[in-house]
Amino acid sequence: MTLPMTPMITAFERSPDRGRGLARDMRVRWALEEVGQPYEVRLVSFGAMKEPAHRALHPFGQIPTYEEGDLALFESGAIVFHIAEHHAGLLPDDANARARAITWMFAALNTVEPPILDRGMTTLLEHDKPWYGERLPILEDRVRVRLGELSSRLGRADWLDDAFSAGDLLMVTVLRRLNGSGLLEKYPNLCAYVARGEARPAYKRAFDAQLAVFTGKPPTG
Ligand code: GTB
Repeated sequence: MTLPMTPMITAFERSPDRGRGLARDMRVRWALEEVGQPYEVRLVSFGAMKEPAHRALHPFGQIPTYEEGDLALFESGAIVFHIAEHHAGLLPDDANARARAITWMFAALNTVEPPILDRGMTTLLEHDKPWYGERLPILEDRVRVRLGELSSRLGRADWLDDAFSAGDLLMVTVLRRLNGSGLLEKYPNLCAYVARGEARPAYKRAFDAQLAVFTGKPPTG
């Protein structure tokens, strides 16, 4: 099988978020835009994701995937790391600063995202269950603990460790999953941090591209 040299990623044919940029192709698109790497997108339906052809790329039958030359990857964090490793702009050159930026990538995906996901999955799938009223405040407290800790660490800084990095890119996409929950608003510095990420031209290009899939209209800028 010949794999494309221009990176090809997969995304939802019809995203349940209706183009709000919450699905995980958004972080891959954003990383590619930050480093100026053109890419192509193959849209997949929920059915096609579970077919053998897609599972050959992604064992769990999900998006996003990434194909480039003879390399095929899955897991958004691994894909963003690969992009950051092979292009300038997402990881510092200094070895220690680079290690710290990678630490923030793991922190975003491994420490901050899990409680946010637990809360999101519960509101989506358990809202009609008898335990929902008791469970939701517990899950929201867990999210608040992490947000409080992150807010304290960020303080008045623009980014988590000096210059913008792949760690910030992932953290911003993770925090965006709280949109509409009312939880982030209690931490003005985190709201400003997310807004700073969303204001980056590369973010906007990525957002517009994924929105265009939903609206069917090509991005304007
Ligand atoms: N750990 C993997 C990664 O980081 O790449 C997780 C990948 C994943 O969860 N993919 C989801 C998927 O393919 C899409 S992003 N789901 C289909 C399936 O499992 O069958 C998760 C997502 C979906 C929808 C919304 N939304 O509508 O707001 C937000 C996030």
